[in-house]
Amino acid sequence: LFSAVELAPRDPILGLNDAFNADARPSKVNLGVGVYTNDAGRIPLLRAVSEAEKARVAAATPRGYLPIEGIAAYDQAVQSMLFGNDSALIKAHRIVTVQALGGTGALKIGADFLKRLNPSAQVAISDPSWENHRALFEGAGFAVVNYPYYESATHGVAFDALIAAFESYARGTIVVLHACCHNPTGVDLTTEQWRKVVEVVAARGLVPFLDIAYQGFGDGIDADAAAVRLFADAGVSAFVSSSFSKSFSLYGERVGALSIVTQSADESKHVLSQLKRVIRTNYSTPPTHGGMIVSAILNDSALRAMWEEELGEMRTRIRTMRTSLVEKLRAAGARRDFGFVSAQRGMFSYSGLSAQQVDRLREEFGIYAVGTGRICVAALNTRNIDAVAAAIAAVID
Ligand code: PLP
Ligand code: TYF
Repeated sequence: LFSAVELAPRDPILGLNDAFNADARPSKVNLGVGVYTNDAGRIPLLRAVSEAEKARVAAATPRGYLPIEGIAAYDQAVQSMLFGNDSALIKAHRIVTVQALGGTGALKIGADFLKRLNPSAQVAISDPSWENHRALFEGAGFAVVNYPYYESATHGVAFDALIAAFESYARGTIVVLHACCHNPTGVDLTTEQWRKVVEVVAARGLVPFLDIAYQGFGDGIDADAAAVRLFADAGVSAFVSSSFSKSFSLYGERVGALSIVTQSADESKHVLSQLKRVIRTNYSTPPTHGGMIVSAILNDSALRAMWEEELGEMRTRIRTMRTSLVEKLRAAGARRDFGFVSAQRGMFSYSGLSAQQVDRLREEFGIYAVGTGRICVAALNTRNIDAVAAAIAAVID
């Protein structure tokens, strides 16, 4: 049965973790995978999460099956976070939200549903994008192309080329957009550019699929949802996959959601019934723990305030690490100006390092980064940043 099974390629990012774990050097630094670690180098357990968990254990709640679409209070909290408390679309029942197994699970449910709706559509993802975008949509049976996005010469967005690509797509083409904190580049569109994208998407009849995995890591919870809300204001039918993996530091609990903007309350009912069918035939119902914890925090004013403060601390720490890295590279005599790193948003930076330079960082200094030059700025801390800056300065000479 298995004699002809080929070895599948490793995930280029998750595969780095194995190599990192096997490295015996005590000074090693993992800037590969997108995980936030605190100044002590550990994945934090947020205080708000810990409080909510204590309350949950004390209440000794039974663990029955959840509804297929997940916890109602969770789904509502997701909608408010994405679309705003006063969203007219929420009031008009034009948003359908289902709990999902992380942002990845949300993308998968959305992709499977889209495949039933429009099997011959093409999917366009940014060049570059999170590698799993291509794999997920190809896995769901779609042909996937890239639209121009990152321009290395300017460390910015090739915006005219992006718009030209969108204008060339057939109606119904699914365009996957990073709503904030672009992975892997850290380079986002400006509000003006988003307005233009919304206009072109609406005019050309494209299907926007917004992926928001880092809400709160860029400029704040509401500011980071600006793109989602611009699409909502335009009344375009849209998909939004969201994740609490990073913002609640609950990576392994798999807490995310898929939200779909429809044209009417009636459409919403039909769409929800189809999403439930997709979920039922994948994993039946979502898990309880992560959803219960996030829902408890988002729906309690004291816990919510505590969480927002902790999220703010994570955001501020990342930004401090960005400016600190720029300064330390300058002080280390780096021949390039890395000022662009402070303007980037979220966990990542496309550092401009070549694959060979990334190899040297790993081999000579025990510093792990993705071969594309992506570094996870959220893994820098006051203990490792001097060594990282010195090593980068050394390999670019
Ligand atoms: N989308 C993007 C752009 C991501 O970077 C990630 C990162 O993990 C995800 C989706 C998936 O999130 P999750 O870990 O919640 O599945
Ligand atoms: O890009 C990252 O590092 C995170 C984590 O298949 C991740 O989004 C990476 C690869 C993958 C799943 C999650």
